[in-house]
Amino acid sequence: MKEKRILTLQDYSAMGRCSLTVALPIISACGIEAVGLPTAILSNHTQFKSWTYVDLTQEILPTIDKWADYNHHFDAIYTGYLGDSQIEPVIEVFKRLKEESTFVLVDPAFAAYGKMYPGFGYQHVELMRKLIAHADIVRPNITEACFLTGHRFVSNEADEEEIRSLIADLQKLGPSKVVLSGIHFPSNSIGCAFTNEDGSISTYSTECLPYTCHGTGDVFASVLTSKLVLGYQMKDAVKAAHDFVHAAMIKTEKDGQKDMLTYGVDFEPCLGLLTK
Ligand code: PXL
Repeated sequence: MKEKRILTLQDYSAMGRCSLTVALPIISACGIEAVGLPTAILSNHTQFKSWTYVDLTQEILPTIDKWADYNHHFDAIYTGYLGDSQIEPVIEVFKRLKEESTFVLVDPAFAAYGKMYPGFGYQHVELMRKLIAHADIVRPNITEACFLTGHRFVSNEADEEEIRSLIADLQKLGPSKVVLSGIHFPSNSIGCAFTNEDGSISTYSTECLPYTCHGTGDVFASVLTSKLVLGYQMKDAVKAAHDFVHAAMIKTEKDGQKDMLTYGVDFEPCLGLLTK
């Protein structure tokens, strides 16, 4: 089978595993060509005390212009953390590079635990809604889903009715498929709710570990996109993504890494799980 190719647009944060430093190795480990277009370069992500930021908005369209003569095919275009100014050019990238057999997956990546990340405001939510209108699949956590749909965020716990209503309201924004992650289910389990190919909704969860790590959403979205490109059904891609994050979190704890909220998950020793 011809090797698949994913274009991913998100920032490059040198320190603190997230965005491109997570997406590129995961996509590669899945045996897929990873084309990473950095939208900004940071010294580290924004959960550190401070950071440097070089905005690369002006480079996005000239970069893809350089590819115009080559007819590159992308099996998926996958976006993560983006600044306000980057949304319009990224929509233009979708318009120019999305083909019939390309799917667009948008990970909103702007909020968690009821709060937006530093530097984001309601303008970002509006812009993110515009981006999502072009997506086939959207993968928010509960906080992002609430901001995007105008639902009130109470906690990461959501009952069946709220999950159905969030998914329906996200679909009204454009994408036919939704993967809502980071849901706390009763009896101490954590997982996701997602739409299957036939439009039905399923859930997948495992025991909730007693700690959280930064960047797990980026790890999840990278595995999910890769497995979907490899032809997995949604339920199998969701299970692979969730189980990989779970394994990496267990490894992080075993390694004795204390500052998981800053340095993210030790996913590298687990990459072998994806190569099979
Ligand atoms: O993991 C999401 C993320 C990605 N990129 C940057 C971030 C964050 C979350 O804080 O700051 C720069």
